[in-house]
Amino acid sequence: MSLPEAPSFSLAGKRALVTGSSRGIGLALAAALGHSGASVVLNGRSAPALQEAESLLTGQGIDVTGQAFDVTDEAATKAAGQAVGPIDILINNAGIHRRSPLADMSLDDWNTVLNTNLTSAFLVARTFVPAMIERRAGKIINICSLMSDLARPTTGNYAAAKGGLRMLTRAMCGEWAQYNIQVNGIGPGYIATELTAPLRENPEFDGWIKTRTPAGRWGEVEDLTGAAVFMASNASQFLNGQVLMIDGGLTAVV
Ligand code: NAP
Ligand code: GCO
Repeated sequence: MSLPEAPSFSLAGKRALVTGSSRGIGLALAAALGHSGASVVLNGRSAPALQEAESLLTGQGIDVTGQAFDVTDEAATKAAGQAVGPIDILINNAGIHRRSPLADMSLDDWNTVLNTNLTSAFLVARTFVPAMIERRAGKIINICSLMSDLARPTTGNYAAAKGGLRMLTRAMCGEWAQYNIQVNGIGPGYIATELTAPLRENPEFDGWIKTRTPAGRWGEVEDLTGAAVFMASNASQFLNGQVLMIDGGLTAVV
């Protein structure tokens, strides 16, 4: 009987696109994939921000390029697919917040959040999955949220999008697992980035998060990188359609 050797988390020879990776969680995940051996394509709408991020990763010895495009723009995403070419790993990370009570929310705030946080994952995956299907191999990681399962006032558009992203992850699994494509999600808790800066600057909210989160702290982008490398590697070939909450225990307790 032969026993398995140690699993490999190496991404050597792989090519990864991380949407929304000019800063925050996306940039951290791109760096982690790069340090694990992947060549990385960064993305964001702002070319200057992308160039800055690219220089940062290049300085760390990572093989990196940047592809500026708006992930909500179908034509731009299609053009990016032509420019980037085939990839092995896609992380659908781009996302925004437009916080507002639902009763006062503008249709623009609703549509912009749903388009950026949900529809874009469909558009970008639809662009890059044909080459994964052809090669019978691929990894797609959707950056969900604890708000895929929980909401709070003023986040109705965001929670609806992230709840939809949990189901889109399952739907992608249902259609693409047969081609040896693994589609999973990561559900970060409250992480210290630009997206949550207004909340961290609010002493009452900051104190509530530190009490509500069993770990007693905000998450850091580094807290998410291990799961991303695992899901992007050959160590996760039989994991599919799952969302892993990385939230310091917040969704585990009342
Ligand atoms: P962030 O610091 O604001 O970064 C967002 C990134 O997305 C930026 O690179 C931004 O660049 C890019 N982006 C925004 N709209 C885009 C578009 N239409 N096309 C292409 N790129 C776009 O946010 P973050 O906290 O890192 O969040 C990243 C992801 O994690 C989001 O999906 C968010 O919902 C999710 N998440 C965050 C937390 C948290 O607590 N921070 C928790 C759970 C889930 P440009 O503005 O230059 O385009
Ligand atoms: C908020 C926060 C959350 C976090 C994150 C939690 O307004 O409550 O911004 O939405 O960003 O998604 O996982």
